[in-house]
Amino acid sequence: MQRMTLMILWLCSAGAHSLAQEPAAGTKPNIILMMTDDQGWGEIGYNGHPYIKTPEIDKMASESLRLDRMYSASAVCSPTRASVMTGRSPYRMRSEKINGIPDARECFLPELLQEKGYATGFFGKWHLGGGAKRGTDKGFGPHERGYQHAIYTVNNSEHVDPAEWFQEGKLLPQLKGESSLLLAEKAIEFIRRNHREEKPFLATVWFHSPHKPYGTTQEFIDLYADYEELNPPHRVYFGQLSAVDRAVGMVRKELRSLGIAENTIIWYCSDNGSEYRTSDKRINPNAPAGRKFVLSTGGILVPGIIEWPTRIKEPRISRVPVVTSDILPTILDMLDMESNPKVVRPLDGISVLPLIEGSMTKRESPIIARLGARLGVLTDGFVFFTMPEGLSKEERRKNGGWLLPPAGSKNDTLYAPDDLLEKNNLVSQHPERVAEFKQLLTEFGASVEQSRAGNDYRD
Ligand SMILES: [Ca+2]
Repeated sequence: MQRMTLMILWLCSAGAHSLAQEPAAGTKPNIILMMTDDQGWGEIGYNGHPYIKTPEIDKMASESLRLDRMYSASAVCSPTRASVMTGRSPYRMRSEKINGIPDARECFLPELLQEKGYATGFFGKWHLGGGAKRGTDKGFGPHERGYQHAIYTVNNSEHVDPAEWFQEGKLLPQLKGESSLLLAEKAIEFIRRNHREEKPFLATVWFHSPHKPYGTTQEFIDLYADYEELNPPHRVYFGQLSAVDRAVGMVRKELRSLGIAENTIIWYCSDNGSEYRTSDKRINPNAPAGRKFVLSTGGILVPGIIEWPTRIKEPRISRVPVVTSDILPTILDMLDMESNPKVVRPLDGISVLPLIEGSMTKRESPIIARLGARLGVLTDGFVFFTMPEGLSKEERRKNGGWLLPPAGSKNDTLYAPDDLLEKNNLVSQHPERVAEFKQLLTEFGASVEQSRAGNDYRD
């Protein structure tokens, strides 16, 4: 009898203990943000590439929410990365350039998640500061902007046996292996540790591939050995994407073996479109018009997938436009953190949680984009790009204002979202939409200039 009482007491206390644990594993979703570097919309198996083998990602896409109109906030690296971390237009935080660093007063996603008890880990290419070479820009490395654990490079990496990787600001000894697989291994160690400690986690895995310097291990090059029409650089480039695919598969398999896949979100995308458009059709034969560096469909339309088995029960394909700036507002919505005072506003992204849950069929607020002198508005019905007239090549690249061409300008282009090759300019059919989008851009520009003056920061 006494033993029974003790047993009941023990059970009660164990129950009380588990209730008191905050956060309890399984209640808050784990979050894994995966991003490739320069992977174009067409450079993936499920979008019909004739060579690239991505069976793991194709499987994930077929079991998840596939975002067929996922856009990067910019057509180059750093600004898109900044949009993921803050939910804001890169222009607001003076982070629009290719090596731009967001203002130190911006609040990054992992800082917010730490408040909710999340363990935060970063793995891969950071490209938001942290030193040109050696991780010396104090205050701007991932470990200084909210990631408790960070294995990273400041910019690009060698893909085989990389030598310039850092951990929390300290240079690591040269690693052995393929860059994407190394990142998966490091992320898996982090996932296991936090699973053991019953902590929800944010693991941000920003792959270095398929960006230069091109290279991968022989096993991935050999996947393309049978295609005689391909040359060695093709095989390496495609091999890099197959290595990313293997890495994604490793992480997904680990989540399943730990029994935590159901309540783990994986959001996969690329940071901008492919570098290849006209230079080599074999690399990117089904590419949209444009390419990296140019605000255009091909510059910003990227692969997009959200996997979250507990909330996305049936696979779906969505054509609602989504942008990398939506990632932070969506996570805030998931965790009931929308009113958190640390969030720097205005946010430019929106929560797409209703899209994940199946109740959102249209995007109410347009996506507004800019790179150099080119400006864009993306809605459910239209893709609009424009830029001022009469600029020299240098001015087009550097232009600093929110200038627009006059009505009727040949620089105005309006396409249906399905017109990936930007063949059919609809400007003359919808002059009222063009005027409306230009008005939106003017208003947005005025708001951004307020932000650039520092008005969004309290101190
Ligand atoms: Ca990039």
